[in-house]
Amino acid sequence: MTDRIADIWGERTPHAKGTVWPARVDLHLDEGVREEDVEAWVPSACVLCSNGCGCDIAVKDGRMVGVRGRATDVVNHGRLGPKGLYGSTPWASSPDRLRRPMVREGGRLVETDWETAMGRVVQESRRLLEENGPLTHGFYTSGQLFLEEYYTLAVIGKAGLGTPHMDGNTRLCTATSAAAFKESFGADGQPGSYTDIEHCDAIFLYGHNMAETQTVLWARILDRTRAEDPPVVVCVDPRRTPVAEEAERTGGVHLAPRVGTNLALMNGLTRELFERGWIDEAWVAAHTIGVDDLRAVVEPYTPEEVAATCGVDAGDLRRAAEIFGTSDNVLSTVLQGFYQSHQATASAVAVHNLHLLRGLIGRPGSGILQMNGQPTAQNNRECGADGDLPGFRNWNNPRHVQELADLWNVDPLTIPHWAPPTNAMQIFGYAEQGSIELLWISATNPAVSMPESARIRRILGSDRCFVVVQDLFLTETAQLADVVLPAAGWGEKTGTFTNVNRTVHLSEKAVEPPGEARSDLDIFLMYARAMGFVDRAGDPLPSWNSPEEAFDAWRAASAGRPVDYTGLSYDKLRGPTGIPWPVDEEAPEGTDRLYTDPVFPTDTDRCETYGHDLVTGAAVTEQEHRAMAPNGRAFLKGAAYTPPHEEPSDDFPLLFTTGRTVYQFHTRTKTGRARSLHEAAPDAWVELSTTDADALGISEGDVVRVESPRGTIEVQARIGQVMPGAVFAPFHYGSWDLDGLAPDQQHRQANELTMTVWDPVSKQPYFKTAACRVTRVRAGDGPAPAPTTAASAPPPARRRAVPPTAGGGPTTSEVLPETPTYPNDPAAGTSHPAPTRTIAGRS
Ligand SMILES: Nc1nc2c(c(=O)[nH]1)N[C@H]1C(S)=C(S)[C@@H](COP(=O)(O)OP(=O)(O)OC[C@H]3O[C@@H](n4cnc5c(=O)[nH]c(N)nc54)[C@H](O)[C@@H]3O)O[C@H]1N2
Ligand SMILES: Nc1nc2c(c(=O)[nH]1)N[C@H]1C(S)=C(S)[C@@H](COP(=O)(O)OP(=O)(O)OC[C@H]3O[C@@H](n4cnc5c(=O)[nH]c(N)nc54)[C@H](O)[C@@H]3O)O[C@H]1N2
Ligand code: SF4
Ligand SMILES: [Mo]
Repeated sequence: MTDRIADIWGERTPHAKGTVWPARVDLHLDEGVREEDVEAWVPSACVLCSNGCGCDIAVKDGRMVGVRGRATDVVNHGRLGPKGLYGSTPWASSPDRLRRPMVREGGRLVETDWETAMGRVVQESRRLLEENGPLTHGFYTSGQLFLEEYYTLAVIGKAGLGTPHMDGNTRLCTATSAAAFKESFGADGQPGSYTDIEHCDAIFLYGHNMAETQTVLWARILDRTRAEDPPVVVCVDPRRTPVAEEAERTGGVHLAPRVGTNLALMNGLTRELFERGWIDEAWVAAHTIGVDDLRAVVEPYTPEEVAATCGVDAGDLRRAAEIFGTSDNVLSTVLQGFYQSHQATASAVAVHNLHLLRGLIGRPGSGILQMNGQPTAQNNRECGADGDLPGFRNWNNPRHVQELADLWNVDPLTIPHWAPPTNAMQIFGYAEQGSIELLWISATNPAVSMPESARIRRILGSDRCFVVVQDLFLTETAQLADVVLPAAGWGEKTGTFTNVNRTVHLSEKAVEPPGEARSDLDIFLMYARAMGFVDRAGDPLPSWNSPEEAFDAWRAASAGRPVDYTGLSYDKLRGPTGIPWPVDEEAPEGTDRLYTDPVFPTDTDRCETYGHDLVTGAAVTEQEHRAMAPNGRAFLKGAAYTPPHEEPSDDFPLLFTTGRTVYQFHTRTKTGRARSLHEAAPDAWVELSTTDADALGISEGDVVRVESPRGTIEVQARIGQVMPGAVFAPFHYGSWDLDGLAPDQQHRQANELTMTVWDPVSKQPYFKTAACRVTRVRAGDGPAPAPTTAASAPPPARRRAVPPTAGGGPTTSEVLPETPTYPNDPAAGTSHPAPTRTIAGRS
């Protein structure tokens, strides 16, 4: 029995380079439930982050009572992390689940039946369509629905209504990942694979606290860094995260750039590669385009210049460049420290540039993981409920639009493609200005998760916009809605989803949803039928009624595109493991990594975008793109660094940045209802450096006021491991569990302080750059409620003063004596009956 709150990553299974990651099966059951009591194990995958760990759901008496990692799954080889173990099922039987639809009556939300609730939505929708047309309709969806649901929503929006105003919270999450792929490689699609971990010599993590946010993937890395012949880790993060500690431990580098200066740092690394001749000239000449321009753009970024801009040591920068420049195989991962920061797309693209300059792509150990965050964000991008066209099609290419029109049997003019799709930030802007009058929000909680909370509350609460919210709970957002629709969640419905490295899982329905809650697929279809959407033949649109039919329709839509699902089926996905796309005739068992040829989907007729200027976001035209004749070569694109929008001032002298803790997921609608997870991080805090805390007279646990030009929070201070000059706040804490406190009385929501400003290319908002000031309010009643187990820990010298975080319910963990065979694993055939030697002092 282990406590996986105290022991986040579980037991090490170190193994030699180039061998298969051993299997370890992690299991957690509700208190009082024994393994032999479980009536059914229902196959699924975890939906508490993008890692997509294969698991089976334990069912007893019609309830979900636990989870077990699946040993045969390529993603996790049996493991689960703290969120997956403790947070997957308790929310489902929470007494405050939404069980019936609600409508606003006399200012209050009251329960009603489906006919009344959907009747109101349809009535409002029809009226607006008649009066002002489809541009009155906006849809803001998620990274947490299933593929079938996104595709259905996309068809309803694009072919049924014809509105371009559709996006997901993926805009806040992985828009930059998709945008960066499109700019460099022509289309979305994760080049790398988790199996790169077994083969690489160095791992670079850019703005990615993987140790807390994809704990199982981090365990996979630890099983290499703690074994013989370990890879060297380089961490780029202003906080001393567990990733940063591992960088130090492996003889790598922790670069802590000043918040908002990522691009200057990347330009410095790129310049060093040129300067030191760490370039594969022949590869670059054969497979890329743009090297001379890139060289010119990065020329001014000498190590000394970069050191001055970023506050890093010039020697550390050189050392990091040397590790990149001289390692045989490098794996890079990128996440929110880059995506939600200033000049996001340019910084993410700069990571591609480094790989392309050395030809480090498309072979085991040389991968790029532009990470996703949410479990199904990938599917939203694929299916086009984020505004893009389904199948990574180019809205600006009439042939791509025609393909969809043929598929759906509608007039191509119905499908919005006269301008770029409207991004989420703009959708809220239109709702604010009054041109979007019906806003349908599914599986996301913008009242807590969007920047500048006071503004979002104002928009959602205004009478000018009719707001529909579809959720599991009466969230802070749902409380502001005109109609609330109760949804079935994970385990209560069937569907597929795809993780960061393209691996598709089928998640089967395990139990009935509570009360009258319905699957999101059924809800969307109910609306489509009530609206009477039909195709040119007069047949119902969408043409399907079940998840499997929706999946088959999607397979047809994906045919021939980079994201080819044609070789998949529900039956095939009922096997021992998830399967990575593309899956087609050429690759019937799926594809571990892309661009092994290396031919990139940059051809003008095939690509998903003609590209943009990375500084301004200005679009490249079709003619310009064609003139460059990329023909399968990747783009090297550079951009000069510019300072962030809000720099520290006399009034607001510190930099404010936000992010996550290992035990909570987003706005905590699931993890906040799981006892072990809730208690491990029960309330909000901010992290200050020792230097800043001392200067401000602040001690551990003091209540402090943090103010930005947009708002104020009052929370306890953790004297932590953030770099001097920066303040870090977790964004998880809204007001739903504060017993009736209105949002404007609660003072702990990080997004009260963030600002409405976004990257010009990906349109992803900047949650990680703003200015703030901090003042001490009073002494607290003990240490801050921040965990001590990871990045939020006090610095080592002060750690003893704070009790260690623990208290996970019992879990079991069994290392299998024999490792199963994993299809597509380049290390297949290697065996390691006994784990290899653990490096002394490193376990
Ligand atoms: N436990 C947990 N896991 C999760 C989630 C969760 O809510 N909880 N959410 C999932 C989702 S949707 C996502 S998107 C991912 C996010 O996963 P991550 O991106 O790993 O998480 P964050 O904490 O948002 O940000 C990562 C790091 O960025 C650093 N950072 C802040 N400002 C800067 C900067 O200017 N430059 C650089 N280089 N770094 C900076 C922060 O110090 C932080 O450690 O996690 C996924 N996994
Ligand atoms: N300051 C700051 N803000 C941030 C971030 C940050 O780092 N800093 N990160 C951003 C990122 S990366 C993300 S991904 C967002 C996340 O922000 P949100 O999307 O708002 O976060 P969640 O709490 O996961 O909201 C998902 C909602 O969907 C509901 N739900 C779950 N499953 C289902 C389902 O099957 N059907 C339906 N209908 N509902 C369901 C849940 O109850 C929950 O209310 O936050 C963003 N906001
Ligand atoms: S790493 Fe992510 S997908 Fe895997 S168990 Fe943890 S939360 Fe779930
Ligand atoms: Mo995210």
